This record gives sequence, structure tokens and C-alpha cells, in this order.
Amino acid sequence: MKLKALFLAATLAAGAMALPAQAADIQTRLIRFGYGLNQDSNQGRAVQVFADEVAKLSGGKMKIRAVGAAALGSDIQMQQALIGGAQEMMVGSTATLVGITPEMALWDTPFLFNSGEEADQVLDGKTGQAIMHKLEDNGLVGLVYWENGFRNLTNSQKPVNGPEDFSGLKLRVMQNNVFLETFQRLGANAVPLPFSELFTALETKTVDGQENPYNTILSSKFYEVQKYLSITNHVYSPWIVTASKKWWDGLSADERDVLLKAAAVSRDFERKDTRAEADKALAQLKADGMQVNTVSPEAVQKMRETIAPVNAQIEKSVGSDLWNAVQAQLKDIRKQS
Ligand code: TK8
Repeated sequence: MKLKALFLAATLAAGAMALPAQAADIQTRLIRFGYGLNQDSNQGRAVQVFADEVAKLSGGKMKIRAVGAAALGSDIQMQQALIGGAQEMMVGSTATLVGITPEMALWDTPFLFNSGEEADQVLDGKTGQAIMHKLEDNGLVGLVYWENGFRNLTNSQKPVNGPEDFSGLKLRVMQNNVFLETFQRLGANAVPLPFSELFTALETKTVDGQENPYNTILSSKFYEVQKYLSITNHVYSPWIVTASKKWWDGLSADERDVLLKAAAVSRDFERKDTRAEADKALAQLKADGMQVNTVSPEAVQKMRETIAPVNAQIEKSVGSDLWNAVQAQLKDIRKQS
């Protein structure tokens, strides 16, 4: 008797292992989880970690069917499928959610974060979570933020050394007004396009360039169609894991718990993995023949000044409370370090 009780206590202490899967209110579920990048990418690896964790925590009952390379649609198409209930889950850029939840535009503020660690604190903190929960008013449930990363510029025409070099460049931007205005102010001919159409647009020279983190430039093979990589670090982009609210509302508390726990595991894995890959990715891009230049601090400062008016527009659309809360939190973080 005693031994049995001890065993039970040990099993419970080990967390959601075999026992809860039977005891808990968990049904057999197939969960379609879409993402935009290739399977062989930081995004693909983290989706796999999430899928494995969901299987483990649910005793194999909840099965993630992961579909990469935008085979279920672009970010925006998948968001609509989630809202309508035709697809259960996805991970994609917060930038493409701005049309649904305007507060997400806060993350598109140029030069907002100085490091990934700063971003973690803000995104996982009060304001980051408050913005994530706003999705629930619009048919989506946000689970966790992942790191997409600091964005850098590539193009097929010339090295970009400062704001003056943007003129004459046709650049693909993510589909929202902040990105559009940012690059217009820099003097580029900015063209909003879904990520899923980007490689072809670069290959056929429909656009000259684009901007994304090193990891993505590598995993999406943009180096095959882009000669120049200019290090600007002009903005930090998060990804966000979301679920269809229609579907989520029908899940049991135990099922939600499995998904939230697995999402937290995937987040921690993804950020570590992405940061470890970033430096290696830059070296690999050089080895693959890209010509890399670092934009000087003076030229970055000029870029900041050129695009500063964008901040006022962001503050207006997200509201001064959220804007000020993030500025105050960043000030705090920077004081401590
Ligand atoms: C992938 C996109 C991508 C983003 C972009 O679906 O669109 O450039 O950086 O990661 O979300």
C-alpha cells in the first residue's frame, strides 16, 4: 500500500507523464499546424519540438500535423483559416497580424530592442502578454512568442552603406503599413508581398531585395538569388504561436494545459537554437558567396533619424499607454544592466 502510494506520488511529481494522459480529460485530436519557412530551419526545428512535447504530454493522444513551407498558405491566409476554424494552429510573424490586432505594430518599431534578451523580457512581460491576449478579441489565441530575429538587408544590386543607398531599390516588405512606411522613408520602392512569394520574386527580379534575419536568408536559400548582405539590424521581429479561438474554446482545460506547456518548451528551445544558429548562418552566407558589409554606426544613426517619424505613427495606432509602458520597461532593463 505504502509503496504504491509512494509510486503514485513520484509519478505525479514527475509532471504530466503517462498517468495524467489517462486520468486527464484529453481526447484524440489531430492538430494542423502550419508555418512559412522550410522544415530545415529554426522555425521547422521548433515546430518539431512542440509536436514531440504535445505527443509526450498527452500520452500520444494529441497529434500535431506540422506543415511547413507555407503549404497551408501564407501567414495571412493561415490566420484567416484559424479565425474561421478551418485550421487549428500556426506560427508566423507578428507583423502580419497588425491588420487584425493593431497593437502588434509595437513590435515593428525600428531599433526598439538592443538585444534578444531585452526582447524576451518585454515580450514575456506584462505588456507583451497584454498585446498577445488582445488577439482573443479577434478570433485567435496567442500562446508564446518565438524569436525570428534582427533583420538585415539583402539585394542583388549594390552594397547598402547608409540611407542614401536605398533609393532606386525595389524592396519586398512584410504586409503592414509600418514596414511600408519605414522603407518608403528610406527612399526605397517598397513592395508588400507574402513571404511565400518572396523567393520567386527575387529570382525573377520582380524585386531587388528584402530583409530578414541571417537564419532565414540561409534556410530560404536567398543567397542563391541575392549578392549583397548589408548588416543593419534595423528591427527585431518576433514570431508568435497562435491557435484558432473557435477550436481552442472547445478544448478541455487539460488539453489547453498540454498545449501551453509544450509551447513554453518550444519557446525556450527556439530562442536558444535561433541565437546559436545566427552567427554560424552569417559565416555560411559569406562562404556561399554573399558580399557582406556592416553599416557604420554613423550611417545607422542617420537611418534612425530618417525613419523616426514612423514611431509617432506607431504610438498613435497602439495607444500611448502601451507605447509608454514598453519605453519605461526598456529604460528599467537598461538601468539594471
Ligand atoms: C514566414 C514569415 C517570415 C517573415 C517575413 O512565414 O515575412 O519576412 O520574417 O518569417 O513570417
